[in-house]
Amino acid sequence: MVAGVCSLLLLASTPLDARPPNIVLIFIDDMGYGDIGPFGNTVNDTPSLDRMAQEGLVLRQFYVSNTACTPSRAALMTGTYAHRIGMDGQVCFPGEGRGLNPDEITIAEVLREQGFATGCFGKWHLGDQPPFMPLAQGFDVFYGIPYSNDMWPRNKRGNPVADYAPYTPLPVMHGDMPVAYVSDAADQSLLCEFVTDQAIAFITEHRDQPFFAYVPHVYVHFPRYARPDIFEKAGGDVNRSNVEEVDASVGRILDTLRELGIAENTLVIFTSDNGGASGMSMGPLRGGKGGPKYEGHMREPTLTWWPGTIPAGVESDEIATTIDILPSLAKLVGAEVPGGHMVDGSDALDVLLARPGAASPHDILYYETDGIRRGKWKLVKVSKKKFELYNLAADIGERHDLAAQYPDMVDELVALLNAHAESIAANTRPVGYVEEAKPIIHDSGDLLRLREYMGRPDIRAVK
Ligand SMILES: [Ca+2]
Repeated sequence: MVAGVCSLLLLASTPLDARPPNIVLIFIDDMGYGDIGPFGNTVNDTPSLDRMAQEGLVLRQFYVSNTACTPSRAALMTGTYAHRIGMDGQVCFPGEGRGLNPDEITIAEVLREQGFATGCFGKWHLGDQPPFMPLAQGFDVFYGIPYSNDMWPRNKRGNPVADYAPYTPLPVMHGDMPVAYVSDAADQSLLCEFVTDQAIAFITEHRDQPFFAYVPHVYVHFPRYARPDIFEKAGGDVNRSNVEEVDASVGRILDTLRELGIAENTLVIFTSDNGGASGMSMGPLRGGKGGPKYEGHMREPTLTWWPGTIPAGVESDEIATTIDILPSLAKLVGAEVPGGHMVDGSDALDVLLARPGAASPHDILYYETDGIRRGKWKLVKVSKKKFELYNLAADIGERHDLAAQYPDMVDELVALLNAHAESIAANTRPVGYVEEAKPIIHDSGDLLRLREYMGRPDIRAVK
């Protein structure tokens, strides 16, 4: 039945070769390299991502540009190193004056210029003042939370904390307007579904025009909660519950594309924003969220999917990174890479689409300014004077420090890394900043709780 519906819709819509593909970019928060089936996880049940991998491409060596939410998102959105544009260091906090400079050109701006409808669904976290929010950065639509789900006036157990500055109640936004708030565990347990519902509504509404759906999921960032049925299905493990909810979300999005008959005209990219936080898995890799630049901090579980264009069931070891996505998508849709702006990423479209003979544009990969990889050799800057050297071809888990055995290689890579850091320091651009910044809301006022806003007031969650 589904196949019949698909072909009917295909005939009814615009000729597919007359327009660029739709783009769906799913960016999970704090999921690790080893959390899903295609990357070796045997505990979490991830049938949708397993299927996505079977129908598409598994990128085994895809990296983020930073190890925390805000800088990683800044780099993804702009194709530029976060430390070049003042978005490194601390993440953005509620009511802070700092944010992604509106002068930067985002993926959404590049695609909107080409006639794409643009929507952001999930967690933004590039500044919560109006000039930094999605509507000012190229998105037509935004549903989600402005910053992390742990930036709320509750402690780690989810209990209310008085005067927990700077954390005012966590607003749920529609564009620049707060429309609800995340009041407690039950509301938290709906955030994955809320984001998915809104992304699907947008995709459905814009099925007949090119669209860009950016889906930076709130999950699997702490605090993690689940509704009892999901929790039970996941063996009473809230970490597993959250991963499996993300999987279900991907399944719903891909099913929507299939049912609308636009799967063959849609590129879907799935990855995560940094290494896995506590309770997540990095598989064989060392590291996790934050900290030194081991592989597990920055190598992400990444899949691409575009039925009929990306071959089914292929894998790649070619290196690509989140800063390559902007120039790659620009090439895909025939847009110029932003003029007058220095974009650090490279065109890796052939790698992302698994084209025959695709080769990484990166002979050298930098891990912020604290690590460098050239071929199999990886140097980790542990402190100002301490460096470790690993042979990734033989030691993917970075267990055997070879710095003492190969001092010349260490010197060579340190020199390259220093030159890289200096070249960025010599060419930075100002961060966005507003005087007299203030929180989006000071109190919950008349706002509905998220579960009331979603029409599901009786929802309960397991803490
Ligand atoms: Ca994160």
